[in-house]
Amino acid sequence: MAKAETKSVDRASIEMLEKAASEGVNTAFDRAETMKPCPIGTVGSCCSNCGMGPCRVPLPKGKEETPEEKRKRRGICGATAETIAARNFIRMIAGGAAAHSDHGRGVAELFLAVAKGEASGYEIKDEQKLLQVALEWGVDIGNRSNQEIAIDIGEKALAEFGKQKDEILFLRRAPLKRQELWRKQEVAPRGIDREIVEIMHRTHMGVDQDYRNLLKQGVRAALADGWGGSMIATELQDILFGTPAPVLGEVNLGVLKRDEVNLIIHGHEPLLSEMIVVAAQDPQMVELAKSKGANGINLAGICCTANEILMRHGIPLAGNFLQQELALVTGAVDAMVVDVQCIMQSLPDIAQCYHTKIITTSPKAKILGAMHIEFDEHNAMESAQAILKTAIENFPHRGKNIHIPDERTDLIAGFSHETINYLLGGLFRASYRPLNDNIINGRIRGVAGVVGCNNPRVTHDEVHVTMVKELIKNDVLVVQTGCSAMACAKAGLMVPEAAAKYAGEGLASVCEAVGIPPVLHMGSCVDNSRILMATTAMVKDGGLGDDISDLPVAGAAPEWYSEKAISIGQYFVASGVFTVFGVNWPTLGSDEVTKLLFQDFEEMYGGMWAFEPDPIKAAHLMIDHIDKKRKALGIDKARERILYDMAMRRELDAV
Ligand code: BF8
Ligand code: SF4
Repeated sequence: MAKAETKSVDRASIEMLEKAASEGVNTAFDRAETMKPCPIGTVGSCCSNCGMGPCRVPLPKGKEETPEEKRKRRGICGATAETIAARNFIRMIAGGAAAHSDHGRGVAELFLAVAKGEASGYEIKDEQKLLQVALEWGVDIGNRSNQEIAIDIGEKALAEFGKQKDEILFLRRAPLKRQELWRKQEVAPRGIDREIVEIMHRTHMGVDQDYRNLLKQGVRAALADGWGGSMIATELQDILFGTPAPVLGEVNLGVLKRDEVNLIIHGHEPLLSEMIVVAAQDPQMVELAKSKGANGINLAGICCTANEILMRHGIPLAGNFLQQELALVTGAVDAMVVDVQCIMQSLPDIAQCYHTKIITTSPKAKILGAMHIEFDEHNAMESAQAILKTAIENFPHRGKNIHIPDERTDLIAGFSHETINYLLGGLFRASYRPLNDNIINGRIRGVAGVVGCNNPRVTHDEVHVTMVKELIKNDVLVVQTGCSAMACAKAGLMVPEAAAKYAGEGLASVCEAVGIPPVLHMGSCVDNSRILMATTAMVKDGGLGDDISDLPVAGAAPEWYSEKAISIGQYFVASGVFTVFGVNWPTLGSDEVTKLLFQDFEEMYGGMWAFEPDPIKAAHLMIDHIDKKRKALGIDKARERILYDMAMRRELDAV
């Protein structure tokens, strides 16, 4: 087995990997070593869509293929390598878009129940956003109560999923030029569910067999995710739980406490976790914990739920995706409660080696070996209390072999689109003007969204941190979500002091003036919709072109693993953003499909994909793209002047 230091750059994770190895605990890191990736599946050349297959159509290695040979390289049904790669790719989009959108649907259902007074314990926290969405969606405000308005919004939100003909409502938020482009390309999504179902239909054997047409549907479903399901999730969560504002937090396994009941909340939907946060403050619960010998109750998060409760309550982050098993290895987790997505089936197994209870809560996501306490949104407090009690009662059962790594880092989170607006422009004239001005004058070169997962095929966190450091060093402001955000927070990039330490002079001067870190935490993966909003706001503020594709911005998911990441990447590309992924690329088995995604899409959508596993090279692909856009906008000279000024300043300083 390889040494723990080669598997992660995060000290806490390395320590826990060593502890796991000494205790004979098997983790995803070990499994990734023993299970080599299938070379045919990795490049999208294996089809298992029907019982005649599976069919494998890899590119012949190292030799030029004759047209005759290429014609023969087909699945049993006759599907070409192009069709197979494109089908596999858009099925990933369907999986990702379904996950985000079903999350959005869950929020909309709770939202409606709250509006109707059927879900006690929840309330509408952001009235301003409620009214804003009402205006956007044509919901009558008049003299109506928030409840009445919310009922209409909830019903409209739910209808977005089943719409048959009309475009989804949030599409209207995009710059006008972008909306026209989507209509021209025939990818403006209708109902969210419809677009996902249509992928499953078209990729069934013998339906759509033109890779260009398949990818077009992939684009449409991805847009239904970003500007539909994910945006509904973000916006309705903000109305219900509050729109995030800057908050100080801590990250890494060192946030677990030896003398308190540790309950980890892991997954994605904040509906239950919001209630657990409230329940944990109940003096009776704290008393119960004390009666079991603990000094209190300590909540911590893993994965995107962690981001949600950090952004709104300052609850610490225990870690990102690849730390879910390692958290259990501390021996100090009394219970881990999970809902949906990114939850490893190995958790109950590992938990057995310690005393930890794994609790599933969603009827959609049960795990053999875990206990199930179903989350009932109509009695959410009861569910939350039952979960907390399970954790508390388990505290006395801790074993002897407890070790909590002494690693935790401060971060500032809570940079919602609205917060950035206020921070930059001030409460009374909230705007992106100062950001645009600083991009135009060249202090900020551009903006990069670095998002997505961990993947044990690469060194944990290393790719994120290296890429982001390179970007900020080159004056690119970075916005982040998901597990990538946690990786960089652990590396100390999300505090204002990081600007002087890591950022280029231009970016550092702006961060210092505004008092923000050079890397901004914008939330969970569904909150990538906040980045769409931020780019739209930049366009609307003026001076940087009239479409998202004109902006000096780029995106990346350098350690991606999830189908959700592919859907996110695709909606960014289709919204006009150059987007680079690392690890591996799932269409390399077909040159045509890859060319369409990497080159032709630029012509069609103004944004395109790229694949580059080396984080420094990938960062420079993004910087080159940003410079290309600066040049097209005619603001490339400004940066040259700025650099000249700095050189002159240094000379003067030296005198
Ligand atoms: O939705 S970044 S590993 S936790 S998929 Fe999963 Fe990837 Fe993390 Fe959140 Ni997003
Ligand atoms: Fe093979 Fe075609 Fe069936 Fe896919 S759909 S498994 S390529 S026969």
